Amino acid sequence: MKKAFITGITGQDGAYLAKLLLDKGYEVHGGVRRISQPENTRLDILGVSNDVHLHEFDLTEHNNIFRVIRDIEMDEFYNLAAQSFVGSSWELPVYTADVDGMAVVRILDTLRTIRPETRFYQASTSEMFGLVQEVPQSETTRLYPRSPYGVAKVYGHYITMNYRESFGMHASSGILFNHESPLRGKEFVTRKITLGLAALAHGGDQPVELGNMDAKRDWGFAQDYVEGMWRMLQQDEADDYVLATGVTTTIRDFFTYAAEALGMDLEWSGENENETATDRKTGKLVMKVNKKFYRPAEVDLLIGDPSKAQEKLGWKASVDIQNLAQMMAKSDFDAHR
Ligand code: NAP
Ligand code: G4F
Repeated sequence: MKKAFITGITGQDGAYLAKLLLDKGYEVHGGVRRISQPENTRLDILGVSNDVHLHEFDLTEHNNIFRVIRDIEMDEFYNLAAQSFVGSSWELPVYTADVDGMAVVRILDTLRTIRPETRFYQASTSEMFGLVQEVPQSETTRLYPRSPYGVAKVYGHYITMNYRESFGMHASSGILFNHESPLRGKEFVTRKITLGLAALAHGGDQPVELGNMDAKRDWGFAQDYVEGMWRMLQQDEADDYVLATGVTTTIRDFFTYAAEALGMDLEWSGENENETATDRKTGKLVMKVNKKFYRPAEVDLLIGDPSKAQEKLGWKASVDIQNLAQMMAKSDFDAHR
């Protein structure tokens, strides 16, 4: 039986990956922060919280990382933990650099010292492309991060490549474009939209307040993406791969798809900070822009080229944006009930 360790097992991807690995017969271990996570909500929702082995873990503690690696003797190490909210990274730039950047070398250097045969996965991100230098973005596109989060992730990405090239470690980076699900954190725009619309559909009267409606993202379903992570670690050679759908959508269009899934018929009016959406059927205001949610620097267009992952890993996204919006909106509508 193979053993895997997942940092960030309580997060969206961590929970889906734990389920996938359990289904594949792995012994699954994961790191949890006692201070912030009294319950394992996502693991409970997926019905796996009793099947995983949880260990007190924080990416900022080098000796804690050392003991986990020494004691668990894992075959595969998935580093999914992060300060993952881009918006907060301007408020917490130093902390974000430590957790999303420096922690990666803490793990890699410990693995190199005591378990170099362990296969390592780093959660890199399309946010590293930032002010995009070509369209679509692939593994060879020049990086131009636009947030302290993106900058920290660039360090994690390059140090992973460097340990692979310097020490021959099986260390891979997945450059993942946005992936969402009913387990997505409530602060991210897709879930914020589907939670807000579900409350409105149940009779609520608070419009969803959003920032930049023109930003475009390449959104896929998280469950597909954790399968891609696992496939990367099953290759003979470690490498870097883009996982994406190849389709990009504005925040406005995602909002429209989610609203339609809940039976709304939107009328859009105004522009920029005066933009609003009203449901023609009820006359209710369902969206208004609030400048508070604008970012100091924006990533306007992300669209990934997943052809390498398709060719070498046999990986392909299986859920399109309309079905993703519908899945999330209906899940939040049912949960609200
Ligand atoms: P998420 O839901 O926000 O989960 C983040 C996880 O990291 C949580 O389990 C959190 O623990 C843990 N964590 C945060 N700080 C930590 C620390 N100091 N020590 C130990 N654990 C810590 O994120 P996600 O969406 O699953 O994303 C997984 C990874 O992929 C992240 O690295 C993210 O940056 C990256 N990524 C995500 C996407 C995406 O679209 N989802 C795209 C590209 C890359 P608590 O539960 O205690 O808070
Ligand atoms: O949902 P978001 O917060 O996701 P973002 O910034 O793309 O980051 C996510 O994807 C990255 C991969 O590219 C991951 F690395 C990262 O960990 C995270 O999972 O924002 C998406 C877009 C932005 O352009 C933002 O300005 O939505 C825009 N937006 C508009 N109004 C909003 C809002 N975002 C949020 N969170 N809240 C709003 O009210």
